[in-house]
Amino acid sequence: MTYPMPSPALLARLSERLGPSGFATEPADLAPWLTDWRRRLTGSAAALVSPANAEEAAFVVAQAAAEGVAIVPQGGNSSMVAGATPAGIGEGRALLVSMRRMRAIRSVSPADNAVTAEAGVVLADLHAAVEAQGRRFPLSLASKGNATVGGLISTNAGGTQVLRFGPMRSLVLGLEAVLPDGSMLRGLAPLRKDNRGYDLKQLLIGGEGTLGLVTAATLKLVPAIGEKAVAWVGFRDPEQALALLRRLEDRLGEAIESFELVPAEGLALVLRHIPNTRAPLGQAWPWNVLIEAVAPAGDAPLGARLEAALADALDAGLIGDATLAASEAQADAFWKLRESMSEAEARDGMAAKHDISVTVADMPAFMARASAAVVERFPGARPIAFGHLGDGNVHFNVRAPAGGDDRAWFKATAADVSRFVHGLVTEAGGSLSAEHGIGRFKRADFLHLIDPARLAAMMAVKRALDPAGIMNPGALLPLAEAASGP
Ligand code: 2HG
Ligand code: ZN
Repeated sequence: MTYPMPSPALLARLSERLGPSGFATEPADLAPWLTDWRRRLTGSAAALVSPANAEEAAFVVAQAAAEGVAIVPQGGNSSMVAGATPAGIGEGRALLVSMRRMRAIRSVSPADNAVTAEAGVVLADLHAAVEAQGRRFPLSLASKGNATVGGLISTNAGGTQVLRFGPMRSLVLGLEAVLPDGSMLRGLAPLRKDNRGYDLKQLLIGGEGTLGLVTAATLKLVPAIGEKAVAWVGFRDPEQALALLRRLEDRLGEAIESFELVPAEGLALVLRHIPNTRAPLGQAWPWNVLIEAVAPAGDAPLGARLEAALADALDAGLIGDATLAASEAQADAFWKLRESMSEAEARDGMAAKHDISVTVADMPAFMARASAAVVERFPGARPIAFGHLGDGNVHFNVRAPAGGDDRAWFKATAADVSRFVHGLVTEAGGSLSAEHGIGRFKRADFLHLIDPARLAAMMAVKRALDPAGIMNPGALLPLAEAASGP
Protein backbone atom coordinates (compact mmCIF):
# COMPACT_ATOMS: atom_id res chain seq x y z
CA MET A 1 0.00 0.00 0.00
CA THR A 2 1.34 3.38 -0.87
CA TYR A 3 -0.09 6.62 0.34
CA PRO A 4 -0.98 9.35 -2.14
CA MET A 5 1.08 12.49 -2.46
CA PRO A 6 -0.86 15.46 -1.07
CA SER A 7 -2.20 17.37 -4.06
CA PRO A 8 -0.93 20.92 -4.77
CA ALA A 9 -4.47 22.14 -4.04
CA LEU A 10 -4.45 20.48 -0.61
CA LEU A 11 -1.08 22.03 0.25
CA ALA A 12 -2.33 25.42 -0.92
CA ARG A 13 -5.42 25.16 1.30
CA LEU A 14 -3.27 24.26 4.32
CA SER A 15 -0.86 27.07 3.59
CA GLU A 16 -3.67 29.57 3.27
CA ARG A 17 -5.48 28.51 6.46
CA LEU A 18 -2.40 28.10 8.69
CA GLY A 19 -0.28 30.96 7.39
CA PRO A 20 3.51 31.19 7.28
CA SER A 21 4.06 30.22 10.93
CA GLY A 22 1.91 27.13 10.53
CA PHE A 23 2.99 25.75 7.19
CA ALA A 24 6.48 25.04 5.82
CA THR A 25 7.89 23.04 2.94
CA GLU A 26 11.48 24.33 2.95
CA PRO A 27 13.88 21.42 3.57
CA ALA A 28 15.75 23.47 6.19
CA ASP A 29 12.52 24.01 8.18
CA LEU A 30 11.64 20.33 8.06
CA ALA A 31 15.09 18.82 8.62
CA PRO A 32 15.31 19.10 12.44
CA TRP A 33 12.07 17.13 12.85
CA LEU A 34 12.61 14.35 10.36
CA THR A 35 15.15 12.40 12.41
CA ASP A 36 14.25 10.61 15.63
CA TRP A 37 15.65 11.47 19.06
CA ARG A 38 18.18 8.65 19.03
CA ARG A 39 19.29 9.62 15.52
CA ARG A 40 18.68 6.18 14.07
CA LEU A 41 15.93 6.89 11.56
CA THR A 42 15.27 9.73 9.12
CA GLY A 43 12.01 10.17 7.28
CA SER A 44 10.59 12.69 4.87
CA ALA A 45 7.44 14.78 4.59
CA ALA A 46 5.64 16.94 2.05
CA ALA A 47 5.17 19.68 4.62
CA LEU A 48 5.53 20.58 8.26
CA VAL A 49 2.08 21.63 9.40
CA SER A 50 1.73 23.35 12.78
CA PRO A 51 -1.83 24.16 13.83
CA ALA A 52 -2.23 26.99 16.34
CA ASN A 53 -5.51 25.74 17.80
CA ALA A 54 -7.92 22.81 17.80
CA GLU A 55 -9.97 24.18 14.90
CA GLU A 56 -6.88 24.36 12.70
CA ALA A 57 -5.88 20.86 13.80
CA ALA A 58 -9.33 19.56 12.81
CA PHE A 59 -9.04 21.35 9.47
CA VAL A 60 -5.68 19.70 8.78
CA VAL A 61 -6.95 16.21 9.55
CA ALA A 62 -10.16 16.70 7.55
CA GLN A 63 -8.18 17.91 4.54
CA ALA A 64 -5.76 14.98 4.76
CA ALA A 65 -8.64 12.52 5.20
CA ALA A 66 -10.33 13.79 2.05
CA GLU A 67 -7.34 12.65 0.00
CA GLY A 68 -6.24 9.71 2.15
CA VAL A 69 -2.95 11.48 2.90
CA ALA A 70 -0.86 10.16 5.80
CA ILE A 71 -0.40 12.26 8.95
CA VAL A 72 2.42 11.83 11.44
CA PRO A 73 1.77 13.76 14.67
CA GLN A 74 4.75 15.09 16.56
CA GLY A 75 5.29 16.76 19.94
CA GLY A 76 8.79 17.23 21.39
CA ASN A 77 10.30 14.60 19.08
CA SER A 78 11.77 12.82 22.11
CA SER A 79 10.35 9.36 21.38
CA MET A 80 12.77 6.56 22.23
CA VAL A 81 11.11 4.33 19.61
CA ALA A 82 10.75 6.69 16.62
CA GLY A 83 7.03 7.07 17.24
CA ALA A 84 6.94 10.51 15.58
CA THR A 85 9.29 10.06 12.63
CA PRO A 86 7.59 10.13 9.21
CA ALA A 87 9.50 7.16 7.81
CA GLY A 88 8.39 4.25 5.63
CA ILE A 89 5.37 6.08 4.23
CA GLY A 90 6.84 6.95 0.84
CA GLU A 91 9.24 9.74 -0.02
CA GLY A 92 7.69 13.14 0.73
CA ARG A 93 4.14 11.83 1.13
CA ALA A 94 3.34 12.42 4.80
CA LEU A 95 2.20 15.59 6.49
CA LEU A 96 4.29 16.03 9.61
CA VAL A 97 1.87 17.67 12.04
CA SER A 98 3.75 19.46 14.80
CA MET A 99 1.73 20.33 17.90
CA ARG A 100 4.39 22.66 19.27
CA ARG A 101 2.44 25.85 18.56
CA MET A 102 -0.47 24.66 20.69
CA ARG A 103 1.16 25.50 23.99
CA ALA A 104 -1.54 27.30 25.96
CA ILE A 105 -2.39 26.32 29.51
CA ARG A 106 -6.11 26.89 29.10
CA SER A 107 -6.96 26.77 32.82
CA VAL A 108 -5.72 25.67 36.21
CA SER A 109 -8.43 24.79 38.70
CA PRO A 110 -7.13 24.21 42.22
CA ALA A 111 -10.72 23.49 43.29
CA ASP A 112 -10.90 20.60 40.82
CA ASN A 113 -7.25 19.69 41.29
CA ALA A 114 -6.99 19.85 37.51
CA VAL A 115 -5.18 21.65 34.71
CA THR A 116 -6.25 21.89 31.08
CA ALA A 117 -3.24 22.13 28.79
CA GLU A 118 -2.82 22.01 25.05
CA ALA A 119 -0.93 19.21 23.36
CA GLY A 120 2.22 21.21 22.68
CA VAL A 121 2.83 22.29 26.28
CA VAL A 122 6.28 21.10 27.35
CA LEU A 123 6.24 19.06 30.57
CA ALA A 124 8.67 21.35 32.43
CA ASP A 125 6.47 24.35 31.56
CA LEU A 126 3.41 22.50 32.81
CA HIS A 127 5.20 21.78 36.10
CA ALA A 128 6.09 25.45 36.50
CA ALA A 129 2.59 26.71 35.63
CA VAL A 130 0.81 24.56 38.20
CA GLU A 131 3.48 25.11 40.87
CA ALA A 132 2.75 28.81 40.59
CA GLN A 133 -0.78 27.91 41.79
CA GLY A 134 0.39 25.73 44.68
CA ARG A 135 -0.26 22.45 42.87
CA ARG A 136 1.83 19.71 41.30
CA PHE A 137 1.48 17.54 38.21
CA PRO A 138 2.99 14.28 39.47
CA LEU A 139 4.68 12.83 36.40
CA SER A 140 8.28 13.55 35.57
CA LEU A 141 10.95 12.11 33.33
CA ALA A 142 14.43 12.88 32.07
CA SER A 143 13.19 14.49 28.82
CA LYS A 144 10.84 16.92 30.61
CA GLY A 145 12.45 19.86 28.81
CA ASN A 146 11.27 18.53 25.43
CA ALA A 147 8.41 16.07 25.95
CA THR A 148 4.95 17.55 25.36
CA VAL A 149 1.55 16.81 26.84
CA GLY A 150 0.28 15.31 23.57
CA GLY A 151 3.27 13.00 23.21
CA LEU A 152 3.15 11.96 26.87
CA ILE A 153 -0.50 11.03 26.40
CA SER A 154 -0.05 9.29 23.07
CA THR A 155 2.75 7.12 24.48
CA ASN A 156 1.16 6.68 27.92
CA ALA A 157 4.49 7.86 29.32
CA GLY A 158 5.76 6.65 32.69
CA GLY A 159 8.76 8.24 34.38
CA THR A 160 9.91 8.31 37.96
CA GLN A 161 6.69 8.59 40.00
CA VAL A 162 4.62 5.79 38.52
CA LEU A 163 5.10 3.85 41.76
CA ARG A 164 2.85 6.36 43.53
CA PHE A 165 0.69 7.97 40.83
CA GLY A 166 0.61 5.53 37.92
CA PRO A 167 1.48 6.36 34.29
CA MET A 168 -0.11 9.06 32.14
CA ARG A 169 -3.18 6.88 31.70
CA SER A 170 -4.13 7.35 35.31
CA LEU A 171 -3.57 11.11 35.28
CA VAL A 172 -5.79 12.12 32.35
CA LEU A 173 -9.25 13.29 33.38
CA GLY A 174 -10.38 14.58 30.01
CA LEU A 175 -9.27 14.75 26.42
CA GLU A 176 -9.86 16.80 23.31
CA ALA A 177 -8.77 15.14 20.07
CA VAL A 178 -9.36 15.15 16.34
CA LEU A 179 -10.53 11.77 15.10
CA PRO A 180 -9.20 10.46 11.76
CA ASP A 181 -12.24 11.76 9.84
CA GLY A 182 -11.66 15.30 11.10
CA SER A 183 -14.41 15.26 13.73
CA MET A 184 -13.65 16.48 17.24
CA LEU A 185 -13.87 14.41 20.38
CA ARG A 186 -14.55 17.02 23.06
CA GLY A 187 -14.30 15.85 26.65
CA LEU A 188 -12.17 18.19 28.71
CA ALA A 189 -14.40 18.40 31.79
CA PRO A 190 -12.49 17.26 34.87
CA LEU A 191 -15.09 14.63 35.75
CA ARG A 192 -13.87 12.17 38.34
CA LYS A 193 -16.67 9.79 37.43
CA ASP A 194 -18.21 9.22 34.00
CA ASN A 195 -19.83 5.93 33.05
CA ARG A 196 -21.23 6.76 29.64
CA GLY A 197 -20.01 3.52 28.10
CA TYR A 198 -16.62 3.03 26.47
CA ASP A 199 -13.90 5.30 27.77
CA LEU A 200 -12.73 6.54 24.38
CA LYS A 201 -9.99 8.72 25.77
CA GLN A 202 -8.26 5.61 27.07
CA LEU A 203 -8.00 4.32 23.49
CA LEU A 204 -6.16 7.45 22.46
CA ILE A 205 -3.90 7.36 25.52
CA GLY A 206 -1.12 5.01 24.46
CA GLY A 207 -2.58 4.92 20.94
CA GLU A 208 0.61 6.50 19.55
CA GLY A 209 -1.36 8.85 17.32
CA THR A 210 -2.83 5.96 15.33
CA LEU A 211 -6.45 6.68 16.33
CA GLY A 212 -6.46 10.46 16.38
CA LEU A 213 -4.62 13.65 17.11
CA VAL A 214 -4.66 14.79 20.74
CA THR A 215 -5.10 18.59 20.90
CA ALA A 216 -5.58 19.19 24.65
CA ALA A 217 -6.07 17.34 27.91
CA THR A 218 -7.30 17.89 31.43
CA LEU A 219 -4.83 16.41 33.87
CA LYS A 220 -4.96 15.54 37.55
CA LEU A 221 -3.06 17.67 40.03
CA VAL A 222 -1.98 16.93 43.59
CA PRO A 223 -0.92 19.21 46.44
CA ALA A 224 2.43 20.93 46.05
CA ILE A 225 5.37 19.29 47.79
CA GLY A 226 5.57 20.32 51.42
CA GLU A 227 8.56 18.28 52.41
CA LYS A 228 10.85 16.05 50.40
CA ALA A 229 13.54 13.58 51.43
CA VAL A 230 15.94 12.01 48.95
CA ALA A 231 18.26 9.12 49.77
CA TRP A 232 20.90 7.14 47.90
CA VAL A 233 21.24 3.54 49.07
CA GLY A 234 23.84 0.88 48.20
CA PHE A 235 22.95 -2.83 48.02
CA ARG A 236 24.46 -6.17 47.29
CA ASP A 237 21.44 -7.43 45.39
CA PRO A 238 18.14 -6.14 44.02
CA GLU A 239 16.06 -8.66 46.03
CA GLN A 240 17.14 -6.72 49.11
CA ALA A 241 16.15 -3.49 47.42
CA LEU A 242 12.61 -4.74 46.97
CA ALA A 243 12.46 -5.90 50.57
CA LEU A 244 13.54 -2.39 51.58
CA LEU A 245 10.81 -0.82 49.43
CA ARG A 246 8.08 -2.74 51.21
CA ARG A 247 9.59 -1.95 54.63
CA LEU A 248 9.74 1.74 53.81
CA GLU A 249 6.13 1.69 52.65
CA ASP A 250 5.14 0.08 55.95
CA ARG A 251 6.75 2.98 57.79
CA LEU A 252 6.19 5.96 55.48
CA GLY A 253 3.16 4.81 53.49
CA GLU A 254 2.43 6.55 50.25
CA ALA A 255 5.14 9.13 50.86
CA ILE A 256 7.51 6.87 48.90
CA GLU A 257 7.15 8.18 45.35
CA SER A 258 10.31 7.06 43.57
CA PHE A 259 12.43 3.96 43.85
CA GLU A 260 14.93 4.03 41.01
CA LEU A 261 17.63 1.46 40.35
CA VAL A 262 21.16 2.39 39.26
CA PRO A 263 23.67 -0.46 38.86
CA ALA A 264 27.38 0.02 39.61
CA GLU A 265 28.28 0.10 35.88
CA GLY A 266 25.56 2.67 35.31
CA LEU A 267 26.87 4.96 38.00
CA ALA A 268 30.39 4.51 36.64
CA LEU A 269 29.21 5.55 33.15
CA VAL A 270 27.59 8.69 34.54
CA LEU A 271 30.66 9.62 36.57
CA ARG A 272 32.85 9.10 33.49
CA HIS A 273 30.76 10.98 30.93
CA ILE A 274 28.69 13.59 32.73
CA PRO A 275 30.52 16.64 34.10
CA ASN A 276 30.02 17.75 37.72
CA THR A 277 28.94 14.40 39.09
CA ARG A 278 30.26 12.52 42.09
CA ALA A 279 29.45 9.22 43.79
CA PRO A 280 27.15 9.68 46.80
CA LEU A 281 28.62 6.80 48.82
CA GLY A 282 32.25 6.20 49.84
CA GLN A 283 32.24 2.66 48.52
CA ALA A 284 30.96 1.33 45.19
CA TRP A 285 28.01 -1.04 45.66
CA PRO A 286 26.85 -3.51 42.98
CA TRP A 287 23.43 -1.84 43.03
CA ASN A 288 22.13 1.53 44.12
CA VAL A 289 18.63 2.85 44.61
CA LEU A 290 17.54 6.46 44.57
CA ILE A 291 14.57 6.98 46.87
CA GLU A 292 12.34 10.01 47.04
CA ALA A 293 9.74 10.50 49.74
CA VAL A 294 7.30 13.41 49.58
CA ALA A 295 4.78 14.75 52.08
CA PRO A 296 2.36 17.65 52.08
CA ALA A 297 3.24 20.76 54.08
CA GLY A 298 2.99 20.34 57.85
CA ASP A 299 3.51 16.58 57.89
CA ALA A 300 5.82 15.10 60.54
CA PRO A 301 9.54 15.43 59.72
CA LEU A 302 9.91 13.21 56.72
CA GLY A 303 13.71 13.25 56.49
CA ALA A 304 14.02 12.00 60.05
CA ARG A 305 11.51 9.21 59.44
CA LEU A 306 13.23 8.07 56.27
CA GLU A 307 16.60 8.23 58.02
CA ALA A 308 15.34 6.13 60.94
CA ALA A 309 13.85 3.53 58.61
CA LEU A 310 17.11 3.31 56.63
CA ALA A 311 19.14 3.03 59.85
CA ASP A 312 17.01 0.05 60.93
CA ALA A 313 17.47 -1.53 57.50
CA LEU A 314 21.22 -1.07 57.84
CA ASP A 315 21.19 -2.72 61.29
CA ALA A 316 19.18 -5.60 59.87
CA GLY A 317 21.83 -6.11 57.16
CA LEU A 318 19.31 -5.37 54.41
CA ILE A 319 21.27 -2.53 52.87
CA GLY A 320 24.98 -1.86 52.49
CA ASP A 321 25.06 1.86 53.05
CA ALA A 322 22.84 4.91 52.67
CA THR A 323 23.04 8.66 52.63
CA LEU A 324 20.33 11.26 52.84
CA ALA A 325 20.59 14.39 50.74
CA ALA A 326 21.38 17.22 53.15
CA SER A 327 20.12 19.99 50.88
CA GLU A 328 17.99 20.62 47.81
CA ALA A 329 21.21 20.93 45.80
CA GLN A 330 22.38 17.52 46.95
CA ALA A 331 18.99 16.00 46.17
CA ASP A 332 19.25 17.46 42.67
CA ALA A 333 22.74 16.02 42.37
CA PHE A 334 21.43 12.52 43.24
CA TRP A 335 18.66 12.91 40.68
CA LYS A 336 21.16 14.09 38.09
CA LEU A 337 23.04 10.81 38.50
CA ARG A 338 19.87 8.85 37.80
CA GLU A 339 18.52 11.04 35.03
CA SER A 340 21.84 11.11 33.17
CA MET A 341 21.96 7.32 32.80
CA SER A 342 20.54 7.36 29.30
CA GLU A 343 22.84 10.11 28.07
CA ALA A 344 25.94 8.57 29.69
CA GLU A 345 25.16 5.22 28.15
CA ALA A 346 24.73 6.82 24.72
CA ARG A 347 28.02 8.72 25.05
CA ASP A 348 29.82 5.51 25.87
CA GLY A 349 28.73 3.69 22.73
CA MET A 350 25.92 1.84 21.02
CA ALA A 351 23.42 -0.28 22.94
CA ALA A 352 20.36 -2.33 22.05
CA LYS A 353 17.65 -0.65 24.15
CA HIS A 354 14.82 -2.43 25.93
CA ASP A 355 12.03 -0.95 28.01
CA ILE A 356 10.59 -3.98 29.75
CA SER A 357 8.26 -4.82 32.59
CA VAL A 358 7.61 -7.96 34.58
CA THR A 359 5.91 -8.17 37.95
CA VAL A 360 7.70 -6.18 40.63
CA ALA A 361 8.37 -9.34 42.61
CA ASP A 362 9.86 -11.17 39.59
CA MET A 363 12.15 -8.38 38.43
CA PRO A 364 15.31 -9.18 40.46
CA ALA A 365 15.31 -12.83 39.34
CA PHE A 366 14.41 -11.86 35.77
CA MET A 367 17.31 -9.40 35.52
CA ALA A 368 19.78 -12.05 36.73
CA ARG A 369 18.40 -14.77 34.45
CA ALA A 370 18.15 -12.55 31.38
CA SER A 371 21.65 -11.09 31.87
CA ALA A 372 23.16 -14.57 32.05
CA ALA A 373 21.18 -15.73 29.00
CA VAL A 374 22.20 -12.69 26.92
CA VAL A 375 25.89 -13.07 27.75
CA GLU A 376 25.79 -16.76 26.90
CA ARG A 377 24.02 -16.21 23.59
CA PHE A 378 25.94 -13.03 22.58
CA PRO A 379 29.46 -13.35 23.99
CA GLY A 380 30.98 -10.07 25.12
CA ALA A 381 27.66 -8.18 25.11
CA ARG A 382 27.19 -6.12 28.29
CA PRO A 383 23.67 -5.98 29.74
CA ILE A 384 22.91 -3.04 31.99
CA ALA A 385 19.57 -2.74 33.77
CA PHE A 386 18.44 0.50 35.36
CA GLY A 387 15.29 2.41 36.08
CA HIS A 388 11.97 2.05 37.72
CA LEU A 389 12.46 -0.99 39.95
CA GLY A 390 9.65 0.11 42.25
CA ASP A 391 7.07 -0.38 39.50
CA GLY A 392 8.60 -3.40 37.77
CA ASN A 393 10.03 -1.55 34.75
CA VAL A 394 13.73 -1.49 33.94
CA HIS A 395 15.66 -0.44 30.89
CA PHE A 396 17.41 -3.71 30.18
CA ASN A 397 19.87 -2.32 27.68
CA VAL A 398 22.60 -4.41 26.10
CA ARG A 399 25.81 -2.59 25.31
CA ALA A 400 28.23 -3.60 22.57
CA PRO A 401 31.27 -5.65 23.64
CA ALA A 402 34.07 -3.53 25.10
CA GLY A 403 36.90 -2.38 22.90
CA GLY A 404 35.35 -3.35 19.55
CA ASP A 405 33.61 -1.50 16.75
CA ASP A 406 30.30 -0.81 18.50
CA ARG A 407 28.61 0.53 15.36
CA ALA A 408 29.40 -2.60 13.39
CA TRP A 409 28.20 -4.73 16.32
CA PHE A 410 24.99 -2.74 16.57
CA LYS A 411 24.28 -3.08 12.86
CA ALA A 412 24.97 -6.79 12.78
CA THR A 413 23.59 -7.89 16.14
CA ALA A 414 21.24 -5.45 17.87
CA ALA A 415 18.07 -6.69 16.17
CA ASP A 416 18.86 -10.29 17.21
CA VAL A 417 19.64 -9.20 20.76
CA SER A 418 16.35 -7.33 20.96
CA ARG A 419 14.35 -10.24 19.57
CA PHE A 420 16.03 -12.48 22.15
CA VAL A 421 15.40 -10.14 25.11
CA HIS A 422 11.83 -9.48 24.02
CA GLY A 423 11.29 -13.23 23.76
CA LEU A 424 12.56 -13.72 27.31
CA VAL A 425 10.35 -11.01 28.73
CA THR A 426 7.28 -12.27 26.89
CA GLU A 427 7.94 -15.82 28.17
CA ALA A 428 8.11 -14.37 31.67
CA GLY A 429 4.62 -12.93 31.21
CA GLY A 430 5.93 -9.38 30.93
CA SER A 431 5.81 -6.58 28.38
CA LEU A 432 8.35 -5.49 25.77
CA SER A 433 7.19 -1.91 26.14
CA ALA A 434 6.57 -0.61 29.63
CA GLU A 435 6.60 3.15 29.08
CA HIS A 436 8.16 4.17 25.74
CA GLY A 437 5.57 2.69 23.39
CA ILE A 438 6.11 0.55 20.29
CA GLY A 439 6.73 3.25 17.68
CA ARG A 440 8.68 2.14 14.65
CA PHE A 441 11.64 0.52 16.38
CA LYS A 442 9.73 -2.11 18.35
CA ARG A 443 6.97 -2.82 15.88
CA ALA A 444 8.46 -5.95 14.32
CA ASP A 445 9.08 -7.65 17.67
CA PHE A 446 5.72 -6.52 19.02
CA LEU A 447 3.91 -8.02 16.03
CA HIS A 448 5.99 -11.17 16.20
CA LEU A 449 5.27 -11.79 19.87
CA ILE A 450 1.76 -10.42 20.41
CA ASP A 451 -1.13 -12.74 21.16
CA PRO A 452 -3.13 -12.98 17.87
CA ALA A 453 -6.46 -12.35 19.59
CA ARG A 454 -5.15 -9.14 21.09
CA LEU A 455 -3.76 -7.95 17.77
CA ALA A 456 -7.03 -8.78 15.97
CA ALA A 457 -8.99 -6.68 18.48
CA MET A 458 -6.56 -3.79 18.11
CA MET A 459 -6.79 -3.97 14.32
CA ALA A 460 -10.60 -3.98 14.52
CA VAL A 461 -10.51 -0.77 16.55
CA LYS A 462 -8.02 0.75 14.12
CA ARG A 463 -10.16 -0.11 11.08
CA ALA A 464 -13.29 1.22 12.76
CA LEU A 465 -11.81 4.61 13.59
CA ASP A 466 -9.27 5.02 10.79
CA PRO A 467 -10.40 2.86 7.85
CA ALA A 468 -7.99 4.54 5.41
CA GLY A 469 -5.08 4.15 7.84
CA ILE A 470 -3.98 7.78 7.61
CA MET A 471 -2.99 8.30 11.25
CA ASN A 472 0.69 7.72 12.01
CA PRO A 473 1.20 4.84 9.59
CA GLY A 474 4.00 2.51 10.54
CA ALA A 475 3.92 3.27 14.25
CA LEU A 476 2.62 0.45 16.45
CA LEU A 477 0.67 -1.44 13.77
CA PRO A 478 1.66 -3.08 10.49
CA LEU A 479 1.94 -0.47 7.77
CA ALA A 480 0.18 -2.30 4.95
CA GLU A 481 -2.63 -3.65 7.14
CA ALA A 482 -3.28 -0.28 8.70
CA ALA A 483 -3.74 1.21 5.27
CA SER A 484 -5.81 -1.61 3.79
CA GLY A 485 -9.20 -0.47 5.00
CA PRO A 486 -12.08 -2.60 6.30
C1 2HG B 1 14.86 6.57 31.67
O1 2HG B 1 14.20 5.93 32.50
C2 2HG B 1 14.32 6.72 30.28
O2 2HG B 1 15.92 7.13 31.95
C3 2HG B 1 15.33 6.32 29.20
O3 2HG B 1 13.14 6.02 30.15
C4 2HG B 1 15.72 4.89 29.23
O4 2HG B 1 17.60 5.32 27.77
C5 2HG B 1 16.84 4.49 28.26
O5 2HG B 1 16.96 3.27 27.97
ZN1 ZN C 1 12.44 5.08 31.97
